[in-house]
Amino acid sequence: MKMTFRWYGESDPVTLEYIRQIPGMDGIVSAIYDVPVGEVWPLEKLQTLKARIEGAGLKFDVVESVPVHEDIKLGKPTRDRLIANYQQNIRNCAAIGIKVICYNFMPVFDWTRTTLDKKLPDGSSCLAFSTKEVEEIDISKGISLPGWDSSYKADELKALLAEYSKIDEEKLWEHLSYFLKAIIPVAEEVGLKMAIHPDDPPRPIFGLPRIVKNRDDLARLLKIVDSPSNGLTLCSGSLGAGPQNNVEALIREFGGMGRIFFAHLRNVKVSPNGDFEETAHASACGSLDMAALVKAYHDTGYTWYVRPDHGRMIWGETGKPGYGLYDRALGAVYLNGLWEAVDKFGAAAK
Ligand code: DNO
Repeated sequence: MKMTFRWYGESDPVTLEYIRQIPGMDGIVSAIYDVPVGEVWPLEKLQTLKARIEGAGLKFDVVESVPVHEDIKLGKPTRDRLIANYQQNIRNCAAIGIKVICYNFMPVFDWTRTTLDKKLPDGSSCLAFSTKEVEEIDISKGISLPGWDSSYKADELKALLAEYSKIDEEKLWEHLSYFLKAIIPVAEEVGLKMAIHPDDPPRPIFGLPRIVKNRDDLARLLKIVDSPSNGLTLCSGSLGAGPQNNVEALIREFGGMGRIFFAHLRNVKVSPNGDFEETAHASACGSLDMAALVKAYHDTGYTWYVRPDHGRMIWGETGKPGYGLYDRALGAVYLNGLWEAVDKFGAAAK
């Protein structure tokens, strides 16, 4: 397992120099943020980013994300040009040595939360999701959350939602298949892994279809193009927010097949009504047994990338919700500690 940390580029209040000081930190996960979704990322921009990251003593092997344009998800005639651009992005990433590209196929919204600073009893704050609050949101008035790769104005959102009203889950699967059949052969050719991120939360939201939310969806997706380049970002917090999902079993099944290339490891405290909050990484803080998850990765011989995921805001830090330095750094150190313990003593305990 290789430990990485997400960095949003020069505008990120968390600097590369600080990230470098986290014990056991190996690499950076980042993206090009100033090219519109659907366009080609110029090679020079990627080269500059790589040089900056390597100059700080870190590796740049994973891109999160190359966003998928809505026209591709909607299956519009413009998709062929956009897919050709996506193929070029895969080639450009491979040209600078990127090994894994993380992406998602969630219509309109990426991860969705109702609160970005829920106060916890210890004085820290975290991201949280309330089913009731989501039901009460009138999205025709517009909604935007920091952290997404894209956000929309009210009228754009209205138009998009109208288009999606004609798309059910099976249609969305058709569009995902079309996309995968076009991009996976390119990834294979350049020796790069595509790793889809599951839907977060793993259920339909605002009436929009969501198709990457459980074991059967993941299995179906991998079969569409049965290639070693068609893989998963296994996000414990996203999948773990769904009571239908046994995250450890998912790691064992899909990791065992060698199809997980990126692990997002974070804990989540889930309530029976579907509400959840993003706790500190440690098992004691949430609903997931993080030691069991790390052991599952270890047992499957996992050699790919991992990152701590959203952290709380602690010690007075302000910044991008979910993406501060301190709590994610604690998460990374904790995960490395679990890995070391399993690595040294895990086999005897089997
Ligand atoms: C949340 C992230 C997601 C992820 C995308 C991948 O913080 O894990 O936003 O980057 O879904 O495309």
